[in-house]
Amino acid sequence: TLSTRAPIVDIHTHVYLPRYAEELRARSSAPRIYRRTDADGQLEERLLILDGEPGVGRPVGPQYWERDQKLLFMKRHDIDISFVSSANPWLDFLPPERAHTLAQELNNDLEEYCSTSPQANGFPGLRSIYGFGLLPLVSGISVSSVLDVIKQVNTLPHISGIIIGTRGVGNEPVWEAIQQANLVVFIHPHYGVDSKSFGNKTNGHVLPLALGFPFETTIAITRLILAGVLDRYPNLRLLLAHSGGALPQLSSRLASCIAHDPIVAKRLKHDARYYLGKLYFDAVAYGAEELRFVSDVIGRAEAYSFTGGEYNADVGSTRMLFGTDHPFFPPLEASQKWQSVEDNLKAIWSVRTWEDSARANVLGLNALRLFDLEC
Ligand code: 5CU
Repeated sequence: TLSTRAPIVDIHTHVYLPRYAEELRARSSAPRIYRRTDADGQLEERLLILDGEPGVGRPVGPQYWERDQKLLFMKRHDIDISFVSSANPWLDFLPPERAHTLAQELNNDLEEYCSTSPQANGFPGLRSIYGFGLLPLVSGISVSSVLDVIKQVNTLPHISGIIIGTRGVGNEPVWEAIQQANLVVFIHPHYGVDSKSFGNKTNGHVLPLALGFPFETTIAITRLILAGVLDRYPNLRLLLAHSGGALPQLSSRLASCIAHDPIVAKRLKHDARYYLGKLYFDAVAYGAEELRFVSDVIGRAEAYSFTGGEYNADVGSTRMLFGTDHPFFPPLEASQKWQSVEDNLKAIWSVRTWEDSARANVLGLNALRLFDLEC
């Protein structure tokens, strides 16, 4: 069925599937979910997730695992379709065998979560929930186990990509298989940077989330570029969390450092800036000027192709995609609409150089194209 309006599609939205939450409950060190009695004498569950997280963690509840909560959130924010991914730290803390088994089980769980979901806002012709699967990218795992799971993901009709962390990247047969399977790869941080860099003052989660997460993504994607992965696998579809972190801001510096380094100067097929035009960026940047900047940097990428090309202002907005980061960043005070979501929507609406068609692309149409969904 054709629709007359453009959909809103959320490509950055997470879940701890019930089976995963159970795994966290069985643990005695982070990442873990534990129970305690709160100040009012009520039993509550709390989540300790970030490396070296100070204090008692944060409250965790049905928002993190119940599909009805996801659908309610979608309804509240007029989101038509969500591409749901497991939240960090995925399977990173598990031994290889357990990671292999759990990856397959969670992928099946997510397929069911998607395929049996009722509509959220009734967007015609499409389901309301699709998913990113998991790979057991843990230290000591065999390549054949990872390839096994890529094959499994490929058989699941509502799983159109995979989410990966920033470790375990760079394995040739894995990239080859992912490219072959045409899976979108969502690259997402968890570890941040060494917490000693953030000093002694207690700033809650602000520094690891605002800076550590995006710096981690910046390093991961830069290492992929430097390793020539995008030259060898030009059809890989990589989607970067948090608008690519600092990569857009640093890409000319990166290009210059490469050009002046005798070890890497001749390694790549293109100037580093060219590769930004081959990537996808979520639009989780919270500000219109930042979105405009990322869009401009993507738009100039072709001008840095060694085979020739030009700046194209319209390209940037075809590679950026709306996201919410739900269930993270809930409002501190009870409210119907989430400030974090409203900020990202407002930012998309306020980019001065974007026409309505560019906004519609970023809000949803780019996602439908990226995931080969018709509308
Ligand atoms: O608030 C947080 O800790 C997080 C997190 O862990 N992962 C994420 O995707 N967003 C926020």
